[in-house]
Amino acid sequence: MSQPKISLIGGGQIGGNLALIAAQKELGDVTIFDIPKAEGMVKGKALDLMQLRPHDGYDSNISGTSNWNDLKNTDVFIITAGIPRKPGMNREDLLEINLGIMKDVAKNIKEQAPNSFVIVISNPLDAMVYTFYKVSGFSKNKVVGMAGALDSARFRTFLAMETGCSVQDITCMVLGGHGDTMVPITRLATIGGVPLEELIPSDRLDEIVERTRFAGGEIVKLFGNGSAYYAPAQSAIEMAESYLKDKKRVIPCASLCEGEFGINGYFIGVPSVIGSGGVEKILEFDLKDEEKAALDNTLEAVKNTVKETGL
Ligand code: A3D
Repeated sequence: MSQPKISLIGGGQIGGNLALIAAQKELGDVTIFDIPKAEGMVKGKALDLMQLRPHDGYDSNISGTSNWNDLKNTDVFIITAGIPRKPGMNREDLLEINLGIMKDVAKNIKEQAPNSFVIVISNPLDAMVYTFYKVSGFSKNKVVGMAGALDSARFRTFLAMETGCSVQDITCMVLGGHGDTMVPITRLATIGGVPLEELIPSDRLDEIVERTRFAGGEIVKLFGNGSAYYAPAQSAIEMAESYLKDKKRVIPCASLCEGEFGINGYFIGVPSVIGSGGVEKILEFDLKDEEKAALDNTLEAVKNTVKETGL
């Protein structure tokens, strides 16, 4: 039986880690694609990962290429093509360069694998996933952005660090755009089923929410020359795995809203069910007034960036 085909567009920091995790989980055969200038780099990474197989015992094949024809019949694409942030930059500063790249990638993916499932990671995320959707003409359930999975993981991490409890037992979700206006829904966060708001004083919780909003920037500042890659890679793999194995995981993702939460025509972080049909459903629930106001605020930020795409 042939293995699912996973193609990674962009073989940089996140791309390399995506390849490693996808192979270790034996999700399928992995091809890392990058521009011709970086072909040696992705071929080298692929070979290095192949040589890790005897230690880890996985049988997935990993290859590198800069030829779009090698990506025919791909089942899942994960796109990280573009440039990451440097200190002092916000995600929107990447738009000019990454927009041109995303348009080109969308055209090529449409040509090579029009029935694939596509996960976008490149920033500014909400505008890049919108760009892919518009240019490719893919159906809305086959295009999704990875952001909420990471933002929620960051929130869970900080809550685990605060309480000393296992991160496995912390559930929460972060909605909205992937920027400083994102909306952690503290009301629904629990630790082992116990409401978080009963365990952490509200002023301390506010500080943790604030740290979550700027968690990406905290790492950019520490690195000095790029942005996070381990956790972003794992977050996207969780989404790809749910699609390939029809797990129907509920993951906050940038999905196209058509009326959900009062939002129309924009990709924004909402709880999404991912199965073999792609984004099969968005789980809608009643928001409190202040949560709705926060979501409206984040939507404005998303709209402003999307407007700049000119699409
Ligand atoms: P980096 O290590 O620079 O890798 C990007 C790769 O894209 C490089 O190898 C480039 O050569 C390649 N590339 C450029 N143009 C093309 C093209 N036309 N086709 C194919 N490949 C191309 O960056 P990274 O992996 O650290 O980050 C990648 C992107 O993810 C950036 O835009 C980041 O801002 C973004 N990012 C998003 C999140 C989210 O949570 C949404 C988190 C972290 C990073």
